[in-house]
Amino acid sequence: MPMLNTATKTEAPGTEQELTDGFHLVIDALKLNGIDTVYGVPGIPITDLGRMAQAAGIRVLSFRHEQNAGYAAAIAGFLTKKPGVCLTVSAPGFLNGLTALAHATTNCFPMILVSGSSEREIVDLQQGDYEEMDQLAIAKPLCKAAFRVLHAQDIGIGFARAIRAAVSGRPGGVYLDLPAKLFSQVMNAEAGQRSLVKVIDAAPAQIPAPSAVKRALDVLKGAKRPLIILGKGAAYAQADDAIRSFVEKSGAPFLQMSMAKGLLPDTHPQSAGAARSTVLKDADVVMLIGARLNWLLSHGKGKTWGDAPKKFIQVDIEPKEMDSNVEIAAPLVGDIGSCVTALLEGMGGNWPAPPADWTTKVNAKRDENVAKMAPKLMSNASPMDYHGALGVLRTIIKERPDAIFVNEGANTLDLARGVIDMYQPRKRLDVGTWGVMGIGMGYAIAAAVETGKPVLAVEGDSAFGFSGMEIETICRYDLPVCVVVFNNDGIYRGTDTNSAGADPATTVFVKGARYDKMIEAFGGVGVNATSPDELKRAVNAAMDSGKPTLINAVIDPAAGSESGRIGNLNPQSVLKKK
Ligand code: ADP
Ligand code: TZD
Ligand code: MG
Repeated sequence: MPMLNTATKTEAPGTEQELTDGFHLVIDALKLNGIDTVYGVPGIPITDLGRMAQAAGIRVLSFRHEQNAGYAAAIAGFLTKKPGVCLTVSAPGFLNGLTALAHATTNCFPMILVSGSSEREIVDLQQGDYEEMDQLAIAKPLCKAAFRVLHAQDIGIGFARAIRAAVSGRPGGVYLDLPAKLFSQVMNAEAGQRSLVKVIDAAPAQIPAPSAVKRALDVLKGAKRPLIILGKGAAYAQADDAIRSFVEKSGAPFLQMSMAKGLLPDTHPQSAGAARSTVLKDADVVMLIGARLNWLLSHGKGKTWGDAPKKFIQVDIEPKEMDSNVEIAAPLVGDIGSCVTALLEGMGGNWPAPPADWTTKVNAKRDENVAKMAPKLMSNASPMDYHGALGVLRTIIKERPDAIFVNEGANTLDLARGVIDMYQPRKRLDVGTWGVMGIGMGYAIAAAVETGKPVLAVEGDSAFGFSGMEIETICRYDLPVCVVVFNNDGIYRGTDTNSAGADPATTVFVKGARYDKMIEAFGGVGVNATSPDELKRAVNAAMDSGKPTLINAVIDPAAGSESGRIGNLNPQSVLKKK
């Protein structure tokens, strides 16, 4: 029985049998399904589970807050196509993990939140158990599926269901509720072994209908001004070569959504990244591959999209996504790998290039915008402005294209997205569909753990604060993470004042704060960088050494703008300016 990591024997003479228990069955179920890493925070009733999992060879990353462990699990799912697992204690730990579970679901990342829970009998009678909460009911509306396992013999099935639900179809978050009593339930070891389920073909290929493939190609062929938009679903699909061949064969300009950047190099001749407004306005056929027409694409209508009538082709695994915001002329439902392969086949040997006046116009606009930005990136001002600081980071990523770039903030996010070109798939990890602050350190940790690559995390000073305590975790596990805090003394800017009292304005922080000192408390390297040259030197040293490093990059407090690029989403009081 090689799977059993330990087995006990009963004492009664004559009735000796190998036993296993809930703890071991959970660990065996994870291992059987190739889940070798767990992110979490220990405590009742899962402390021993973490210890035993570690002893059984699973990597257990112990965090300072469940939300960060949850974000780590979520991005591990995105990077690996296996569900990332987050392990928490009951009620408060569970709730702390729940934000990340909802985030995973919203972003279509496969993740399983495994939480210990209190005794069912007491919870259901609301008798006030230790950390009492009906966790299953609370999790249900916030994830793709939620299950509870009450009996040791169902642990195998419970994990199988959770894994399959997380990764099949549109990926998402799954909650698995494990009441405390489950862990010490014993059962016959052989029966326990037989109860485990190895999930076969967890995310089955979903082959598109040939008629839908033909329809999509017909629409694309009829385009005078085609545009392809690649989203993070395309990055997730790991069909990188097929996607690149398809885009190149089509000859169409392409845009890559934030986390799809690098699927094709941002410097690719067909990239229209720097001509975004032009292509969205003027395209007549828009093909979405693993990207939703949500707020990030202005819902496919309105000013951003101009007046020219448009036809949409959408490639997505989720049929319900079609027509969610505008009519989709050619829905292509299936997994992206299968769809793009079928499209390539259907295109045959000589696919017509898009009209040259279109591609010439797009390229001219792009080159003009790139040229306009270039001098700003050379700014050597001190304190730095965003472009001066990002200019050096852009070169560093160009020189180290396999590093993983984590990014959050407002100006720090929006400007970095525009300035820093990505060259490889799944290297840019950021705030995702919700624009959530707090993913930074969890993402950085999981990225380092799952890929073994160096990580550069560029964080607004506010954004960093949401997960900053995890720099202890980074130091503890000695991970090759370099955090750069863009310190402009606050949220958007550090210049707001309170007109009515002594309290500081709501968007400003302690002036001249030294975030670099924080990491020194845990044995990491702290650097204060006041110029682009200093920043460049410090980041290169960190990336070369692989030592946990935090660089406090001093940014001009007046440099940013309200909400970065999305200030237009702020409601305005009609009374405000009176
Ligand atoms: P972005 O924010 O980059 O625009 P979204 O998260 O809005 O991307 O969209 C991702 C889309 O990709 C979702 O609609 C999801 O259903 C889809 N998707 C995820 N994985 C796959 C896959 N393997 N095959 C097809 N579609 C996928
Ligand atoms: N809380 C959460 C969880 N997510 C959010 N997006 C916000 C609050 C609101 N918010 C933003 O949308 S950006 C941001 C907040 C608080 C911080 C911006 O400040 P920063 O970046 O220092 O990170 P810049 O460079 O100063 O703009
Ligand atoms: Mg800031």
